Amino acid sequence: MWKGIIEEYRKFLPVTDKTPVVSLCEGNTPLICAQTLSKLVSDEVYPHTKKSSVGVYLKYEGLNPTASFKDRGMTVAISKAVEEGRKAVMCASTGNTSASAAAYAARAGIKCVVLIPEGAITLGKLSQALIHGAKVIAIKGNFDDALRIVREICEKHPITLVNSINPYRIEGQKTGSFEICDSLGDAPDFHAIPVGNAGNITAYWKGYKEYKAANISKRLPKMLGFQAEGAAPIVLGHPVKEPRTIATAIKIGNPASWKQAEAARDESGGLIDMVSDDEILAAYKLLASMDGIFVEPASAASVAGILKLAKKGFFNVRRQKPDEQRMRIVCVLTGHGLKDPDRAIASVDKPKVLEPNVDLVLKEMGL
Ligand code: AN7
Repeated sequence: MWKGIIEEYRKFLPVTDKTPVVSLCEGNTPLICAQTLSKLVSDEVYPHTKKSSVGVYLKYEGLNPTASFKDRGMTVAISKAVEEGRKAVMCASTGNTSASAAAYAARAGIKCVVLIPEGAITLGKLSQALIHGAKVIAIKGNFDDALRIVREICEKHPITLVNSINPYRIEGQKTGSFEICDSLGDAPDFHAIPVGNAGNITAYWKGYKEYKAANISKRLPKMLGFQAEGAAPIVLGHPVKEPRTIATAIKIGNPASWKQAEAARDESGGLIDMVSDDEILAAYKLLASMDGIFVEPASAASVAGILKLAKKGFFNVRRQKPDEQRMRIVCVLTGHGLKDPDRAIASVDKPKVLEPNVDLVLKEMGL
């Protein structure tokens, strides 16, 4: 039975026999081969062949206990906080960190305080933080303002900060790379990921490097990070004062792990690019309607990103020789679609309301 990422990858993590493991059996998420996406990307790379020569794999992190990737880091951060005798944790959040922190703190029996930007986190995420019993405080400001306040409070009080500037968060999140390598037998050619506060791209790159150093994988992927166009400080090269995007999870103007994200990009020979809200929404709908996978908009940024790159011919120059195995691209789908049901409903036609009559229903079915 899967016991959560700490037990499964204990030797790669900063835990000892004395660490009380606070786990909800996170991790072990599926790596799904996306048929439609593989075909779309293959058609750009090899327009004249029938078979998909590129495999696009989706790491569906929305299937973690609180429905986002944050649980991988939170199990380690909360376990270490309890080991250190802490009675309270705190975070700023665009939503998923607060949901995860609230759940793991509840399980550990410690207090959790979350600071959120007023009106800017989705219904699903807010409901999670509240039902798990966190103290939720909204501030009239954005995520960056909230994080500044949390940092100041945690520096002066015995409260553990559980945003991804907490190194234990990164340690836990790197296990996503281990699982991908375990599933594929090696690292992929490319690893695409949305970038907000830039903790996750930092974590995945660390994980890939550690697995290679341990000789479990033989190669390293090129890291492809994607920000939303209205919240793309790393792409622009300067902080964005008033970030804007429908992908509220990555609406961040001054990422805490900026330098580490650039290092992941440069060391791997990858890139960090941006995608528009329209491109994000198109990828969001495509994933749901063609590949059967429902994610929140921020998660679709990685898919929007590879589609954009494929159309520009980015993957063509890396075309392999015919005898090599097919090119593999992994996209991390960071959060579940049910986190943001309002966006789903706003993105499609509303159901029609009819009188309860068979003929009317048959006509509307349009088969
Ligand atoms: C679904 O919850 O920052 O680049 O406060 O929820 O590691 O920040 C969330 C970020 C991508 C970006 N996808 O990851 C928070 C928060 C989803 C997210 C990201 C987030 P990082």
